[in-house]
Amino acid sequence: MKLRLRITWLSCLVALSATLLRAENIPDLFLHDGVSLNGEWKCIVDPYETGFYDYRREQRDLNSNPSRAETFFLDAKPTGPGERVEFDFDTSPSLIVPGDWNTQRPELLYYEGSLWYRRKFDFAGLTAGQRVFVRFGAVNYRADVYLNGKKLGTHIGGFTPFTFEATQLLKQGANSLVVKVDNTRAKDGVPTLSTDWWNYGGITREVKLVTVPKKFIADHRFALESENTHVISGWVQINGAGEGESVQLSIPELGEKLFVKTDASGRAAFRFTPARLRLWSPETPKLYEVSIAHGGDTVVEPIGFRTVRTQGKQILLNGKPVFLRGICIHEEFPLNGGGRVNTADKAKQLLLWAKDLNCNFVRLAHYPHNEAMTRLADELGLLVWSEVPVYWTIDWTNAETYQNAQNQLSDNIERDANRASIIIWSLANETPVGEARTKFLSKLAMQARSLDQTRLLSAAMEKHAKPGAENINVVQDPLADIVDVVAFNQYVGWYDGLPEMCGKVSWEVSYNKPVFISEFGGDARQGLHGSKDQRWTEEYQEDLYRQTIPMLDKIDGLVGFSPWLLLDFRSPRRVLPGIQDGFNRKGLISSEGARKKAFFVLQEYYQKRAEAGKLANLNPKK
Ligand code: GCB
Repeated sequence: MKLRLRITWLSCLVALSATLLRAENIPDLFLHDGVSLNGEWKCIVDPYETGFYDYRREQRDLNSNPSRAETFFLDAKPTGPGERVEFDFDTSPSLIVPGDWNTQRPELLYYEGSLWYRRKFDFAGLTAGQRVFVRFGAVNYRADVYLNGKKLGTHIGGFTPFTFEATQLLKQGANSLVVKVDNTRAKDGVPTLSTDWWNYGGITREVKLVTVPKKFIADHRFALESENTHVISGWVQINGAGEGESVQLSIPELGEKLFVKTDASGRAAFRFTPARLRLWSPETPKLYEVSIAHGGDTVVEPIGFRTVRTQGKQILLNGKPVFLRGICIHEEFPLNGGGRVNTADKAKQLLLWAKDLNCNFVRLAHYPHNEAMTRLADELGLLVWSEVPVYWTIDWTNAETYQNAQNQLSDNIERDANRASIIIWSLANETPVGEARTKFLSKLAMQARSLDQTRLLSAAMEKHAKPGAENINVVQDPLADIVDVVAFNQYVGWYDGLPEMCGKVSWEVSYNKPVFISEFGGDARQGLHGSKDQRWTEEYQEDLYRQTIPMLDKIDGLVGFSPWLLLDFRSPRRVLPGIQDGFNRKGLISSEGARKKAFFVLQEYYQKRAEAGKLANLNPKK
């Protein structure tokens, strides 16, 4: 008994560290073609985690001979009439993948817990040396993945992709892929227990099976070093390669073709200067088809080239000051039943609404959005703020929580490092000033900078009243010393007094850095009309926007803002009957897709800003 306990304890420890350590060498494989595993998956709702723990609460996947009767990942069927098997995926209901479970079945709207997915697929077989991976775009929040009754791995974090190697466990013919998804909120999680958004559970992004040669293209980076010299540099990582292997890069539209060699770690660095390069910008979102080939493996993707940096209180895009005409967006589509965005068409509609507002910038709050979003932003010419869910109050002193946050940040940066649209990595939202928090976020900032030196860092901070001067707002946060852009959320006129207060306050943001207002706004129920003094009406929200914009315009070093937010979104915190009904109503567009009055205030202001920007570019200051 003693021995058994020790083994279980040891294996628990191994299993835990495996989930927390990021598998550095497992590639993302988004660009590789694969067999889609999207569509109908059979599902079992398992609030007591019967399929995962036995009646002594021992984890079944740590038992070398788990019971066929209740171990769901075995996907068992009775072998004869007398065998007791207390579950059956075949006769269980289905859910669509990708998709959250909450909006697919009314009884799952508020469900937080465990739910098992099973997908059967046929596999034709492998030729010698090939490797197969199963890639998940995202699963919220924890995924335990099994193939043919054996564990492939565990992943934690609801908004970033992960890939497991399936080569050894795949069978020719029928295969069973089982995923236990658990979206239980946890104090030590990232995000933690409280958020102001819906905790959509499920396999929310695409799943595919990718077959690659023994040595394959695992990752690559392309970045423009300077808008003046047009030097492009970067690297390609070949998984499985040693020194001296040839990699071909080409950008046909630029007439570029070059061969580079890998080093001992399989990495091939390059640096070249194309003639006639057109830079990417919101006005001209030029993308070039970049192709990489090694052995029998090829990947192709559209990439834009631009630079971004700060100079004093300005953000320079391709060397010129830019004003960010932004809007915040949650990854939620309001129409047709709502829920997490699960198609490129829905992602595109969100961005088109932002374009209709005359935006050149979107803040993708408060976690990494799906891959389509940032790729479409590249195509449509929208600059992007990309964030990780280090939101409000995280368990700052917990080493595992830190590791989890770092994994999510790293995966987000690695997934999107070639997106011209992304100019800012955001580390956090509205975190409380304090020593442990600052230590946590400084470490996270170091990690971000070690992975990417070509973008700006920021975080949505908070403002405070200046001691002894109630009407002067200041930003005093050691985090502001760490980031490149001093961003903060402010709600004067909503959480902080009435809109008329905007005319009374002034701002002191004393950092020689660009200042960005990452949120402002107030709730309005679309169709509810009244005087501008009446909360929840469209007129109140409209007046709030009219008063806020001139107040912010006076802030020294202002480089833009992203009001909260494009669309009303579901939040269990928002319970006011007849007004909120489970939705945060700060959207400029309602959950039915109707524009509120404030939409037009911002649209007009951004139109003027865009025209002023064009004029400034025609007559740059000498
Ligand atoms: C905030 C948060 C955002 C909330 C918003 C609100 O400051 O960053 O997630 O939804 O306020 O509506 O209160």
